[in-house]
Amino acid sequence: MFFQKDIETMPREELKKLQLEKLKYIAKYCYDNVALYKRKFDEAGFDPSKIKTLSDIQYIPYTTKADFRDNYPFGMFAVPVKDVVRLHASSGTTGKPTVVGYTKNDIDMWSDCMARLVVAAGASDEDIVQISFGYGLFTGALGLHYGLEKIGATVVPCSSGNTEKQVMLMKDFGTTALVSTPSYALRIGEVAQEMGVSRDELKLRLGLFGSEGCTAEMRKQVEDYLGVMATDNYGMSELIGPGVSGECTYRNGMHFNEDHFLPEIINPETGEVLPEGEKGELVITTLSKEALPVLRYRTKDITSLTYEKCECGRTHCRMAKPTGRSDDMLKIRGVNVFPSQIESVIMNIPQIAPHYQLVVTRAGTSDRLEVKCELVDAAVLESLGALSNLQKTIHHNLQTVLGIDTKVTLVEPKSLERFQGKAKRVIDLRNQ
Ligand code: DLL
Repeated sequence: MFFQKDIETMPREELKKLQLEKLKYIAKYCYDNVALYKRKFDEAGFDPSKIKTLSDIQYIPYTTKADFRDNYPFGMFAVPVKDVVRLHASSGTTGKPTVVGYTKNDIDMWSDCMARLVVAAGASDEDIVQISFGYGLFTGALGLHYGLEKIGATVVPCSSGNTEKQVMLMKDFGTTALVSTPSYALRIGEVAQEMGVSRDELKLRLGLFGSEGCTAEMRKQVEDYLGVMATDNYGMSELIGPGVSGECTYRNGMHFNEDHFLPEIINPETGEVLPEGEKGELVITTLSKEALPVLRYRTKDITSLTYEKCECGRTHCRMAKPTGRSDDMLKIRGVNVFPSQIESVIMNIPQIAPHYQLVVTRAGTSDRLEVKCELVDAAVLESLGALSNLQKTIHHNLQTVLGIDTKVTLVEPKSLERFQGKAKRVIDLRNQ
């Protein structure tokens, strides 16, 4: 049930001591080896040798995505490129990608982190695991791949796309676990149905999902389609990729690998560190990485942390599912709206399929949010009364939760775009 029991169940006092030692080391290591950190520390008047307690972390300046952009491609590395054995990159929406590098030790540490999380989620050497993240510069596929191989699972590196073949292999190989985004898992389930492959013909039992947000309601849909228990894991390229935190089988928050990643929650507007349990922006410091150590990285993900011991016995803190990224938040006529709130509302309506799109436009000075929902059954389209009632119900439920008026458009079954990686559900046309 554990991959590294001594560390995963370490008493918190001991864990904190370990974190403090590592924090002192990594802060000095960054100062000595990365010009950006030397400059930031000097400007802030921060001396890494003055760190005495874990809370002294608050004096370390934040690192942001802009720092990666400004130091493209290798300027954030703390080792010569010669010592880097792997590069990955995350595609930015604009301009150059964010480049990340790993030493041999980093890859080992990453594999351990991933192995811990997949074991916590219930995977074992008995599993045949299909990895349906895209292989390549994206960290997701190879991150999970190494962790799963480490625990002795049988890895099928399918990559994403060619969904019919994915279903065929899943059936023929008796795949027991699937690694993908929740939205691609849904697509695989849908294609299986279209191919006449029922979930009972598959041996799937476990979903190791991650890389994008997924509400409880959406997760239930994925589970029903595929007949799996869905677990969630979180990470980001700048910090390592997947392997930062993940759910155990109790699914009560995602356990951090806290000996390697030190989390804080801050007020995204003021930068103030918030007390335990409060919701805010997640900030993470890598405690062990060699090639690309990152201090106090502002993830922009909104979540909260709990430090209570989990029923599974793990002592490392857990993060709630992120409700969204601070930069995904839509401001509609002055009201803050997270796409996850909309997802929760529409997934509770049985006539609506788990596919939707949000289109934001501006008419004059007023913003308009259109929620396009896909029908499960085209028969509704034949009755104007049924269609109008359904639309009114969704409109009303959205108004109650969001407090704003929306335009609800019902569209034909299977007409909205499907995704092989992260779903892109928001189309914001306001600044065009
Ligand atoms: O998505 C790393 C990853 C791969 C995590 C596979 C888990 C599984 P990036 O492409 O850099 O890295 O995207 C990072 O994705 O800041 C979150 O906004 C979002 N994200 C990642 N995992 C989750 C999750 C990978 N479980 C960004 N729930 C992060 C919600 C997630 N959002």
